[in-house]
Amino acid sequence: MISRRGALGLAGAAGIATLTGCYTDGPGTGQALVSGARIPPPFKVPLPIPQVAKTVRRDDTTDYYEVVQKVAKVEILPGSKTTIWGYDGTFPGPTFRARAGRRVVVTVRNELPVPTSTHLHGGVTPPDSDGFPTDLVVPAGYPVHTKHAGMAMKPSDFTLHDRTRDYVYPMNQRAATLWYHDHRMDFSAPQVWRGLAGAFLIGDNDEDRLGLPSGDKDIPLLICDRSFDAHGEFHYPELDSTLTNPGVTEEYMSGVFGDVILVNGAPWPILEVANTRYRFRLINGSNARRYQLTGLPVTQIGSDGGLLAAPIRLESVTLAPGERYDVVVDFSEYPVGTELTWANALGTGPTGNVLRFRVARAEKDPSQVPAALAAVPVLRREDAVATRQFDFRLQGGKWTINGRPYEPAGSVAAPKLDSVELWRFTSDFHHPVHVHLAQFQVLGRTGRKPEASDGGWKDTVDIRPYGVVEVLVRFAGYKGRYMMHCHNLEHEDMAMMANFDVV
Ligand SMILES: [Cu+2]
Repeated sequence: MISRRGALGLAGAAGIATLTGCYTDGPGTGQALVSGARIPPPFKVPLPIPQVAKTVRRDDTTDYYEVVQKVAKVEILPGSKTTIWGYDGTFPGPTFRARAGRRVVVTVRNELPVPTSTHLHGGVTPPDSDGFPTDLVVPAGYPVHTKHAGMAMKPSDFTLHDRTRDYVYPMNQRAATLWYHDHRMDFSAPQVWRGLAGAFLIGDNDEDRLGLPSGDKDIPLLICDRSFDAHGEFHYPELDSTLTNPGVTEEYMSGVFGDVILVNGAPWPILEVANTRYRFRLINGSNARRYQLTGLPVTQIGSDGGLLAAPIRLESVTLAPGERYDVVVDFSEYPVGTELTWANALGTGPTGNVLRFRVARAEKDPSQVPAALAAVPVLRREDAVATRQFDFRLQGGKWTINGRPYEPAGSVAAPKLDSVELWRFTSDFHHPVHVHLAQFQVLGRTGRKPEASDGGWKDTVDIRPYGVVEVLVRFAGYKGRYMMHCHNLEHEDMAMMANFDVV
């Protein structure tokens, strides 16, 4: 239950509607967690580029990978070591580069002290590989049945894999910027915070023909906030550091905001660039924090679900947790020697900065951004065969959907495979709503047209305080049980999830 003190914390969260009803934008719903460590100065550390995952085997149809989830010590704050939980011991994890039409099989081995579930966010994935929160890879000897104490769970609600399992991704989907992260029941927030996240990019022939920036000029940028204790370790307000019993201290039930902004695991890094176009895959991997990147205009070419029909110029990019924006920046607009900074208009003090670029050299640029990018069918209201409303709300001290906390055996909808439905999301605070499997198009926001940056196929959409967002969801791919949830990971862990069944 959220007590009066917790509720006051919510009222103090930036970006919520005030008592007079006016709405100011802000970092979202959450509470700032102040680091005990000395925070480094910005723009000193070079931007790390995560390793690209290497196949262990390939055959006619399939690329095979092996990933080990393990504890590692890495340098995040200059001069000190931070313990992380990482895919292959890195944070972010390796970047996967898959091809549409080529199946991917990832064998995950869990050497962490806790169970895990890995969700490919944006993947059109069969249910048994979707990273359901109760579908766990359990470390050797872990007594999972007795240790789960979160939402009302029975042992029969869980599927358990002993130490290792294969995730099978058919990749029958178009080129897109996906990411993968932990999805363990009750503990996604602390486990992602410890480092379990990485980029997963799908390419295809249609995209290759466009001549977009590629190779070392196509860079994933996983943006997240963290706090550090006085020893330089990650600081998170969990009640139980062994992650046996779930929950955070009361004032952080609305979400945790770190005060150090990391891009690809480095604090406020700097990237030296040529005076050419670059493609950046922006991924908000934060637990609760929203960003509005300003100071460097972009050309948006893609959204969560792949390329837009046509590029659009955006003066700033707003990213809610879980959202991706595929953008091109043309540094030829700036003389060599220029420094450009992505500030965060929704942050204050140190969280008001994100990333700096220095235009360091002149190069020929073979890339282009064509005026037409991809064929994107536009869904219309009359395509919807059903309308459903889902209200995301704090009720009775719990984060609920339509008044109910998550019920592992329950289901709130049964859309038909290959149908389109109109889903109306309503909310009290900021809730970034993520639908598994199905992609959607934003139809409108609180009686108005979608915003410029709402275009294309999406799987995550930011619902603002007292906002209404209507989306047209296309249920394509597979039958079976999937889920939707709030991607504020503290809300998700505290039961703001619901199952649906594609039939
Ligand atoms: Cu939420």
